[in-house]
Amino acid sequence: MSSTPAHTFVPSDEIRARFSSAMSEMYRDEVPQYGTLIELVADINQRTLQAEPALLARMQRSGELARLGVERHGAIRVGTAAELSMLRRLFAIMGMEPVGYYDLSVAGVPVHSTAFRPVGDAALLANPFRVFTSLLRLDLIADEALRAQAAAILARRNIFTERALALIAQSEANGGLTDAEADEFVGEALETFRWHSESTVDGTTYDALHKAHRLIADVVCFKGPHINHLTPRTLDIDAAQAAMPERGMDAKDVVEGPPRRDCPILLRQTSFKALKETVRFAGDATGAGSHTARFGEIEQRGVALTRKGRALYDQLLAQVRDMGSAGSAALDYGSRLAQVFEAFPDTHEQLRRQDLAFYRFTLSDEGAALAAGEAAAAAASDLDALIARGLAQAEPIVYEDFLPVSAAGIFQSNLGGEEQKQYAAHAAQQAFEADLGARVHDEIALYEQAQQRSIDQLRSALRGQATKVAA
Ligand code: OOG
Ligand code: NI
Repeated sequence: MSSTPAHTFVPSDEIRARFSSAMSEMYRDEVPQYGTLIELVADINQRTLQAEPALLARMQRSGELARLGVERHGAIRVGTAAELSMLRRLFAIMGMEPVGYYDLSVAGVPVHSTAFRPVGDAALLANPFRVFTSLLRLDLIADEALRAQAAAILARRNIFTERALALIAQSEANGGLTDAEADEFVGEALETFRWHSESTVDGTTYDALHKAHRLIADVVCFKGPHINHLTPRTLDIDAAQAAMPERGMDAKDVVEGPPRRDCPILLRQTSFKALKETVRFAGDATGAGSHTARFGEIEQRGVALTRKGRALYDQLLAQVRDMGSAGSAALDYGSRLAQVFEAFPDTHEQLRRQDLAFYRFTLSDEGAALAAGEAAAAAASDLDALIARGLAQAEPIVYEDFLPVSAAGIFQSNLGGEEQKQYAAHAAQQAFEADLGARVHDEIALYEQAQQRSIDQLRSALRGQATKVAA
């Protein structure tokens, strides 16, 4: 693997790929059902691509096919601002930046979150590994004494190895890591996300925190932010959902997100329920308790929506949830969802023309073959006309982010259905960014820019064609 000369730095895309694969291997060891999930998804993806040659061709054209097998996201939860901001520096070494702000307090989960992920077109194609990262909001714990105790426990721990901290500082100072350093960094970073079956607190403290909210116990009582799930990308989530029980997995009741459609939008997700794992509490040499936090998840990704498209999605989803009191756990949820979403256009032509979704525009073979004079005229004409004449094509831009309502549903199903706390909902993006030590990217602005870049490239290619042939 080490063809990189010692004096050059390993590209951040490459470090991210190594890290993502190391995490996957570690999680497969820790949670064997995750390995089963990976096999299931690989089977389904292969079958789907065989059955849908158009999808196969599109994914080949866009370069997405190459990333499909390595594509996944993970999730972690941290307890303090210092942990969050150091994570930002750790992920930056792998080309992962904070994108989006998710307030989950509205859904009764006392955290707010961002996703660390690559943002450039090439980086996303190379390896889109994302980590959904939540910060516990101790301010939402009502009991003052318990809040102080939790803060004190968190203040005592250090979730990074000394060597990881040194390599982060070194990379920042030198502008990168050599091949050997990159491998060492990946190994050290992995330690932060490893599962520890010894709790840092005694059983009584664990129980008190667990009673305040299971999630608080999960964040506060352990040595570090263990990876709580990893999620491969499937091309047919309904098939995956149906096949999970056959392979011994306890699937959650419904798939989160939009319904099945001809043109998938945003993100659909399902998971298998968290496993009960043995935990030894501090000062308790004999007895053992248990902790339930780690699970597996599958996702299917569709086209990214514009602000207008997202507003329509949010409005329709709210409508579905208003129709039934039991939310996504209700038996008729699937049919309500499908019925309400009939109002969301379902051809790429409509989605594009109504400015509901983002596309990457490329020159077709016909466009690339235009003679000079025609290319000059084409460069100046509008996109719809170019597409209508077959000179350009519009490829859907994949949604690379998360959905707060879906994330809340995933959290809930893995915390146990009865866990429904009420919090005075208030988003606190500025406080989150202060703790993070940086602003988060506006995810929709990133898609807008990606679409615009493709339009600029298309026009400049046509202009180049016009001058080159003419000269
Ligand atoms: C994160 C849950 C959210 C997703 O895919 O929406 C999530 C967590 O449980 O820590 O991973
Ligand atoms: Ni997830």
